[in-house]
Amino acid sequence: MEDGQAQKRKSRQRRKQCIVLIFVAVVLVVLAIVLWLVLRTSEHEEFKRVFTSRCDAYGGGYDCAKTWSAFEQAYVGKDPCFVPPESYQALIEAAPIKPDCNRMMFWSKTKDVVHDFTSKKECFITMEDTFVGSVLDGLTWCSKVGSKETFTSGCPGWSDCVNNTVRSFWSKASASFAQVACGKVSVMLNGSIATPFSPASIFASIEVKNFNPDNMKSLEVVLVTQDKEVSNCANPSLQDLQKELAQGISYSCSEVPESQIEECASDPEKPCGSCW
Ligand code: N1C
Repeated sequence: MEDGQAQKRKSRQRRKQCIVLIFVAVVLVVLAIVLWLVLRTSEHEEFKRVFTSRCDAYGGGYDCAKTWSAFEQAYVGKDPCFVPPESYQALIEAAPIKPDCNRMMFWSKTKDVVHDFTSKKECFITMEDTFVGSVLDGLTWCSKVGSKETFTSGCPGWSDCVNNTVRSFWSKASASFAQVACGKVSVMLNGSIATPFSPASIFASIEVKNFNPDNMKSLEVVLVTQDKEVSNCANPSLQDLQKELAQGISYSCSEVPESQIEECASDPEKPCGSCW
């Protein structure tokens, strides 16, 4: 009899201990969640930090708080597929693109070659060397209707919609970069693809259309061939490019192997402009 009662008492005690343990565990989990919610930096804050630190690093006296607020009003709280290029007007007004005559370099499907070259030889400036270009290069951002957040992944891309947050930025910034292009202007196109001047590219659909013959003297195409030459200067798409250029802008084209550009970039003796 007594044994039975002692066993009952023990099992009641064990049940109590169990309940206390579960209670403690639940309290700990809730505490951890509350702490995580309080201490985590939102993606928006993290993106703002990257923007601001790149802004500070660029120098040039830009007002980073002012440019950030001009930037975020373009897309925060909006459908990421319905952010037209004009949304970035305020940003471009806050940080206008400054021309650098005879040194401006455009590109299409040659991003790595161009930036490898420009990083080694300070002969040309690309869109990514301008203030807005350098702050936003390589980043992804978007928001959604009614949200104050910035997301840096899962944003719609090129194939999802034309007026996506990121593409519209490059469209607007590239149009401004092209509008101020002056003197002798260069473009690196890809000779290892069938259509080096592709109508869908930002270079063809936006930049060439914004060139101003009052400021620009010439356009020099550097057709870079990687392992295989697929297109040369006689390529039909390049004839379209020539036709698109406004009267008063002269045109030239050189076929240049990528290896020649790489060697020249690493040769400190070679002056600017002698790589092709
Ligand atoms: O569509 P593209 O090339 O012809 O665009 C390149 C053209 C350059 O001359 C630049 O001035 O447009 C400007 N530009 C950028 O500077 C830029 N930086 C990063 C356009 N796009 C830019 N990006 C990203 O590269 C952008 O997010 C998009 O995905 C590509 C476009 O590259 P592309 O098709 O080779």
